[in-house]
This record gives sequence, structure tokens and C-alpha cells, in this order.
Amino acid sequence: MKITSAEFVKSAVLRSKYPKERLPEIMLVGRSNVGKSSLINTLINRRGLAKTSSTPGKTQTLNFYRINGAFTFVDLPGFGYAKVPLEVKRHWKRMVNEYVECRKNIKGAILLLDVRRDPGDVERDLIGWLDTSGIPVVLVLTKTDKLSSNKLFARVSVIKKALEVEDILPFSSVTKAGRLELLQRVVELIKS
Ligand SMILES: Nc1nc2c(ncn2[C@@H]2O[C@H](COP(=O)(O)OP(=O)(O)OP(=O)(O)O)[C@@H](O)[C@H]2O)c(=O)[nH]1
Ligand SMILES: [Mg+2]
Repeated sequence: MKITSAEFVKSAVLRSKYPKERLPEIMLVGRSNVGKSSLINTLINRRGLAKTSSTPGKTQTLNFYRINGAFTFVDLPGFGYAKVPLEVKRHWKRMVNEYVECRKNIKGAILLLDVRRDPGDVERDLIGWLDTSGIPVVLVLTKTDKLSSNKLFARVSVIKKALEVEDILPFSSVTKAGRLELLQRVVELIKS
């Protein structure tokens, strides 16, 4: 897929504020700071369209980006940031639950994991929940540029075992490794 246009549509928290248009949607999920917003920018080749930050918790709303006038990336706030108060965690759950339950045009999710972190119950729960919700998931390991190729190989295999999955895509927003493969997966999700 060639990216010909990418534009910010709007931010929303409540269902009543989601975009009226019903293009196929691909949601980005993962812990705070894992690189969701950076991944969007990398895929669309536009530094800074999705706001990123080295401080976890940058994205606080659902952010909709229309791509090629044909589909939408939905950048979600990250979860699992320990310093966030309980009330904010509940707010995250409500916001994301409502989105997944109400939005019928979700065609898939990209679930990001930091290649250096072992997946925990939160990630397992999330995979299970998306599965019960009928949302196909593409698993992506981010920040692979932080590891040597030997270490990367070992980590990919550890994470596959931990999650009992075969299919997981190494990715880096710094080197752009995995970009074309992931774009191809997005095409498949949209078509399905
Ligand atoms: N080395 C490296 N750094 C990355 C990569 N992707 C993201 N980062 C950095 O990680 C930090 C967080 O990136 P974001 O894209 O804002 O992460 P996010 O998942 O959107 O975070 P929240 O919005 O807080 O949930 C930033 O400092 C990015 O520059 C990557 O592939 N490699
Ligand atoms: Mg973000």
C-alpha cells in the first residue's frame, strides 16, 4: 500500500463524539510509551502527525487519523502506567470498552509490545478480550532497534513462547524495520 494522504480527523472520549464517517478502523493498543503514536507516524511517513512523548501518558483520548481517504487509524491512550491514579485507569477502561463495544467498523487491532519487556497478564487479557470481541489482532514488537540482532532473535522467541503465538512482527520506528510488512497486514485487515 502506498500512503497518499494522512490527516487528523478528531479526538474523542465519548461515543457521541466519534467521527460520523464509518471508514474501516484499525485501533492501536499497548502500554503507555510502547510507541503507538510513533508507529502511526512511521507507517504514514509523517513525523509528528500523531503526538508522541518520552513521558508515558501522552495520548489521553481516542485520536482518529484518516489515511488515503480509505481507512482510519485510531490511536488509543496507553494503559498500565503505574503512576496513573486508579480513577484514570477506570476512565481508560470505560473509554476503550465503549469504543470496542459500540464501534462496528473496527476491522482490526495492532497490539504493540516493547521487545525488551516480558508480556504480562495485562497483555494476555487484552488479547483474550479482543478475541472475544471478534477483533483480529496483529501483534507487533516495538523498539527492536534497541537490541543487537542476536538478542532480538532470542527475545522474539521468548515472547512468542510466553504468549503461545507464532505470528509476531518485529518493528522499529527508528529504523523503519517491519514497516512494509505491517502495511501489508493492515491491507489484509481492512479487506477481511
Ligand atoms: N528507540 C525507539 N524509540 C521509540 C520507538 N517507538 C517509539 N519510541 C520512543 O518511545 C517514546 C514513546 O513513544 P510514543 O509513540 O509517544 O508512545 P505511545 O505508545 O503513543 O505512548 P502513550 O501515548 O503515552 O500511550 C518516545 O520517546 C518515542 O520516541 C522505536 O521503535 N525505537
Ligand atoms: Mg500515544
